[in-house]
Amino acid sequence: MPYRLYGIPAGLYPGKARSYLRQQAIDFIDVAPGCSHFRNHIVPAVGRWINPIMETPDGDLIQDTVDIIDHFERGPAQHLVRCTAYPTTPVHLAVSHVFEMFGGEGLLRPAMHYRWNFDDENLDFIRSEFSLCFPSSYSQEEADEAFDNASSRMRQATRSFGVNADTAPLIEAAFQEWLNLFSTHLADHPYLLGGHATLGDYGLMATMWQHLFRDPVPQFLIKRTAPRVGRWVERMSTIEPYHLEPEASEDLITDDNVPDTLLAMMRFVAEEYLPEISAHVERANQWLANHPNLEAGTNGVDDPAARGLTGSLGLGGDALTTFEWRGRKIETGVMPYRFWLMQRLQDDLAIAEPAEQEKVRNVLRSTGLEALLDLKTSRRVERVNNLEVWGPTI
Ligand SMILES: N[C@@H](CCC(=O)N[C@@H](CS)C(=O)NCC(=O)O)C(=O)O
Repeated sequence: MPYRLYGIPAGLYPGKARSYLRQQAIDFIDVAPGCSHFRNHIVPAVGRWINPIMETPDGDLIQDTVDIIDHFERGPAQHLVRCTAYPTTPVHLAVSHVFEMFGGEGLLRPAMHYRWNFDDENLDFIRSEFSLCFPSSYSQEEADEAFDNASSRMRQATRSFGVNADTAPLIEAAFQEWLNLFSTHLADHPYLLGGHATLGDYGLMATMWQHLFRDPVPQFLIKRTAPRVGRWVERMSTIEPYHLEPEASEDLITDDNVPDTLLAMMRFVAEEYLPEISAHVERANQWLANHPNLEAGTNGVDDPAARGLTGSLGLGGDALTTFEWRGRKIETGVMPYRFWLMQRLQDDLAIAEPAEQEKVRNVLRSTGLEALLDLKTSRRVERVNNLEVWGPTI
């Protein structure tokens, strides 16, 4: 039996996992979560409706794009990896972690804005894509009702990522700046770090593929203003990419160097995302201080399957926190998963030689991102039974 990836084609995180599986030419099939096996067996086993979930040939279930990738990269299926996603040099590894985090979490504002704020152009497409979440036995009325429920939750989530009428023009301007920077980089390098995709490229595929390159409005924008970025998405989403040179090297940039064009993209990350993650860490630390007796291995909220700091899926209430973004105050939902991604960056750095650690610091310092190496919650985030929970008190 091949691997099975359960996730909707239009889903953000399923896209990251699918891109990885395709780039590695893993034998897998894509399965719609509307199928009965997903609803009756997989959701109860994983404990929440979430996608993607990968089922291994042995029947094990893996939720979370990082764990799916690590099943191959750092787990039992290493023999199936064609081109590793983890750079072996410390600077490249750190840079790749930064873009994994930024791609999946820091570009949610443009991804959700361009998906949910252009109904005239996008909605029929999205409705058709979402129908794959529902049982095929649904009548038209049932499918319409299910779509209305799903889309109203996603619109609520969109607001919790800081998207509103006031921020929309700035989100669009920032996204255009991002496209220009990325496009400039791609003029000389087929992937972020050279000749093949690494974690950072996969992280970027979360937002850049489905929402931003398949939905009609942003797809038109990318094709019109940054076609190279569109070609990168296409390269990342096929098994055999289009080669500019048949013998082109798949090696990463030599000597752990980071080109200026990538440094410029990192400066963008510092402006776009660092204030947000910093405010979220501060907010989580206040919350942890107010919950001193929280048992290790739990997340301290009524619904253990919820993903927001205070249990509201990060969609409202006191899970929202305020910070300064591009000269104005915005509010976004705090999700501990992001701290877990940041810990991965910090953990991989901690095992590097001191001189290498200094090199990483210098690169991140020069782009305004050094704080990412030191921002910590007072208790670590751990993943147990597919949920984010708090680790022991340190
Ligand atoms: N950290 C998870 C995130 C997965 C996730 O948030 N999936 C979302 C969007 S694609 C989902 O399934 N949402 C369904 C819902 O909330 O109903 C991963 O990387 O796999």
